[in-house]
Amino acid sequence: MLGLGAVGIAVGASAQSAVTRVLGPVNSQVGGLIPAAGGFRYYSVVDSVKRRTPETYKLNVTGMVTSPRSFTFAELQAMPQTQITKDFQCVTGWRVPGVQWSGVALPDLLDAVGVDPKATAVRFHSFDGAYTESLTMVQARRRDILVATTMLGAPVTHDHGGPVRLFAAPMYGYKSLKWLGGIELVNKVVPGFWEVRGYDVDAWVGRSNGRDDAPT
Ligand SMILES: Nc1nc2c(c(=O)[nH]1)N[C@H]1C(S)=C(S)[C@@H](COP(=O)(O)O)O[C@H]1N2
Ligand SMILES: [Mo]
Repeated sequence: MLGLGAVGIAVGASAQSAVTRVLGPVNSQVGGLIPAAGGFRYYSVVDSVKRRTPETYKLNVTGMVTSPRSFTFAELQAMPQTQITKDFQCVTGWRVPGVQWSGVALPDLLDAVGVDPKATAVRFHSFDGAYTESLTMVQARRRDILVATTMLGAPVTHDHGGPVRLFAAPMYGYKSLKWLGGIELVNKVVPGFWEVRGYDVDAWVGRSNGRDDAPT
């Protein structure tokens, strides 16, 4: 239970009970506290997530855009691909060095739909039905935020949030939403699943939460 203790230190006692309640049953089912191959833990806030394959997958881009549309997996793969290798850091303390990722840089996707100049934030929806995250438009315009189709040098597995997940390279792992199903352009940052439960909306590694070096 060391992991939950670390969360308690990071976000305070009141959030710890929420973390314990939400993660408790999941940990026993998917091994949330047990290091998987390569040092990752598999995290989910729901008991199970219905599988989507590259064939059935759709990414819906909606809200304050010129042309709302959905992207198939093949359409994402046909767009220019960006590769990033970076340490992956969970705010609870575990860190996986030098993880390889690839996919569509978020600004390329935003350009493909045309963003309403009044949109100031981007909200991400997981097809797990529970998890959401947000970035400011300035953050979403960074080229190190990926709509990722590969992770660890291979297609993103179901347990790691495939076929498509977010990878927010300069931020703690909780920004890297798994099972990405929707991107919504909005006019304010909506705190995400863990953020309404005590995590910092500002997730920069090394700048928020008062600890950790920036990832290399
Ligand atoms: N949909 C969804 N995305 C999520 C989470 C989650 O529980 N559900 N956990 C987050 C947290 S806290 C971390 S550290 C990473 C963990 O990624 P992994 O499960 O692939 O190791 O996913 C993030 N994205
Ligand atoms: Mo995390």
